[in-house]
Amino acid sequence: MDSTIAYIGIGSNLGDKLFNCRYSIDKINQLPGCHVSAVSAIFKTEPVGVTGQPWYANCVVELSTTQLPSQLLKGLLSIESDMGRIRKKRWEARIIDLDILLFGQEIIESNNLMIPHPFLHKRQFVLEPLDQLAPDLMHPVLKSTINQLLNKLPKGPSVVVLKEER
Ligand code: A4P
Ligand code: MG
Repeated sequence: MDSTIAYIGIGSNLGDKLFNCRYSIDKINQLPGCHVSAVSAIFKTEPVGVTGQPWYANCVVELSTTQLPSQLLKGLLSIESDMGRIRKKRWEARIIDLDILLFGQEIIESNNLMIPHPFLHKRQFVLEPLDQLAPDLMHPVLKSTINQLLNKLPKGPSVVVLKEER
């Protein structure tokens, strides 16, 4: 079966954040038809869009997958709930957040799945780790590379490397 390269954005700002990121990466690698092929550094990032929350650990993984986007989303949501994430309101502090950033060059706009992730190009905490893995990758809607998007971003809240994973 054909496989697709996808990128997953990982965020945690509750509990042992580094452990949560690494544990979720193991679990993603164990999803059917999925193989994690690269992991960015883990970054320490200031919360964006919310105030009064703890800092986040953010990273990005590259995945080759034979699953459909909807199947991958289901797998990611089940990892989030197995790790104890309970959703009450949007953008609340969370043990783990797993977002599909890109899935090959596919463009999906359904009620429960938007790919590319709609905020991908606006967030340094996503673009900085993604740039480590795929600087020349083209955003299928904006037709700019990840590196170009990162360089265009106005200076925002702090994003610094916390832990190199390689
Ligand atoms: N959904 C739609 N598209 C996708 C996609 N591409 N990947 C749907 C994953 N899910 C997608 O998500 C709600 C629903 O979005 C899912 O059930 C799925 O059907 P959620 O994870 O429950 O909600 P959320 O995470 O609270 O909202 P959202 O919109 O995903 O927010 P974000 O984009 O995750 O932003 N600051 C820093 N420094 N670091 C962060 O990681 N994260 C957020 C939340 C805010 N500020 C942050 C960070
Ligand atoms: Mg999310």
